[in-house]
Amino acid sequence: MARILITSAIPYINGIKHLGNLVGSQLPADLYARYMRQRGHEVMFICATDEHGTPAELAAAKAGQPVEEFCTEMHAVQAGIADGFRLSFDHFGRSSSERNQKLTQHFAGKLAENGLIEEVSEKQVYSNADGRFLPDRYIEGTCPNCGYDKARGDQCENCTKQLDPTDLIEPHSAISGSTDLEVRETKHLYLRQSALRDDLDAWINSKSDWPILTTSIAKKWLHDGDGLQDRGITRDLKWGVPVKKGTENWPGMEGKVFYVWFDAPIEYIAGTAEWADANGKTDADWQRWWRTDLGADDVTYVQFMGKDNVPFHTLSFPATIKGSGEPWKLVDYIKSFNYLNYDGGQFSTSQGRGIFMDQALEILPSDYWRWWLLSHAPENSDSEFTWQNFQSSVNKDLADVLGNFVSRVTKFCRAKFGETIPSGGEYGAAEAALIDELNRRTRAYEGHMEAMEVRKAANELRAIWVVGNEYLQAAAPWATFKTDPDAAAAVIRLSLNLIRVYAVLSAPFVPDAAQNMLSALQTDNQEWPDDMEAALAALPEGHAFQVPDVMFRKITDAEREDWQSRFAGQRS
Ligand code: B3M
Ligand code: ZN
Repeated sequence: MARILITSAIPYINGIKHLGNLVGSQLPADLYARYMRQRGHEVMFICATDEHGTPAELAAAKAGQPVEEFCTEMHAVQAGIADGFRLSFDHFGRSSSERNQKLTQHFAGKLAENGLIEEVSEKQVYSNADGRFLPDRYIEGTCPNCGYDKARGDQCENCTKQLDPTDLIEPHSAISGSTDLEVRETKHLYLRQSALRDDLDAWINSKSDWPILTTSIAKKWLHDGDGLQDRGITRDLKWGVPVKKGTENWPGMEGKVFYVWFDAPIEYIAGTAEWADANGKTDADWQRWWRTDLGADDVTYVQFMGKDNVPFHTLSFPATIKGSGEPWKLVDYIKSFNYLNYDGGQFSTSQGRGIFMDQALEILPSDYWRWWLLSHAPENSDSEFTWQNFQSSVNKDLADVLGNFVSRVTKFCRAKFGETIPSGGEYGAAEAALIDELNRRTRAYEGHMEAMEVRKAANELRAIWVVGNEYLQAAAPWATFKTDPDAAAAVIRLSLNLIRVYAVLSAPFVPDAAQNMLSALQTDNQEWPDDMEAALAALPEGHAFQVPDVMFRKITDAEREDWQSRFAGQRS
């Protein structure tokens, strides 16, 4: 049994996430967490809301609420939706927690002690119209690297370059649109990432098994241009973690807070401490996941995120961890994703374009979305959601293949043998061939799940469903029943057992359907089919079951057209 720490990038608090966000971090992380738990490993799966910084302030101002109140409400909303999608976090924390505040200040103190923080008097953009400094997202302009005209003060979403607000060409205020900006002097802390360059370079180079998407982005910012630059880690904002050196005040930094990207990844650690607090555990209980001197040396730590978050996780956060000089756990594997596009364009939170998590659950249960999103995860390139593709995948894979198998087998059995597993007959060559193929495909499925190859795993699972249907079709128990009811009984006995195997194998992708299958079979036996022959004999002759309700309904053309036009415009 291994110990696996899993974190998903923590979503900003500023609004409900769209399906592109979901498939880029939380959902594949959940798939992996569920699989690893099923295989008997000890899993700690942490996510949280990212509550600081300008996105939160701007969204609260728009909602006309104090920012603390806005964050508390939105955290509950996001937690509810995560539940709706069956995201199985061990804890869904908050980056504004006391735990994160203390840990963030602790890390800053250690970095300062180790000479890795520099106090810089710098020039910052001040907006006369707004009467305030304009950090990060309060300021927009053209990216000096790629020319994208909606780059933000902290990062260009188009080319992923990390920016400082003063880098932008033709800058304007994101609050008022005003271009009446001037540059004023203010003091800030810089993290001397450049001092850790060689260390980070060697570390990234040692990760030859990481996805190319992850290492190529890291190497780009390590080696391009002037290489890894020092980063400002404080801001002139009210909302955030107050700047302190451990527990001490930091002279000259009064009234300032840490930059949101400095405290956000620290919340992975703090979130685990919040888990301990919420479950009556001790500090030792969370530290054994994070401190290599306190038991975390045998933990495997995997992070999931969209590609725009990669620079912060391959460079900035490791710089914080390494620079602290303390034995904190570093990430072992970073699984990153490209973008999911929406119906010929991009998903966009700011423009309300695409399908948002709450809306998705209003029209269909979560398994339908989980299946489509995971089986089309943007792993090797960007992928695209279209309603046509969604309709045909759901109708074919879920309704015609998996759902149909369950319904045909259970209904036929009820009609001919009653609602118990029938006895009689023996397995022959067709069953041996089926068991062989299922064994082979299950081993392949395990390999893809362990390697976090999400699409390949989905393809293999689909193939496993198809194999059962083909067997049933060829064995045709409805025909053999007339002449040889015992032979038909053997086919149905195997097929009913195969439904249990499907429930177990499919649970990471479609957890609700898996539960329905097990309930229909009136069993809690979730044993993994290490040996397919034994697994297909798990439910004995005479074991009672029930025909389940329709597992997956088909999406009609009328629904597809309706949804397509309903989600074409702006979210209201
Ligand atoms: N909140 C960005 C995002 O939601 C950011 C991730 C933080 S991970 C520590 O895409
Ligand atoms: Zn750019």
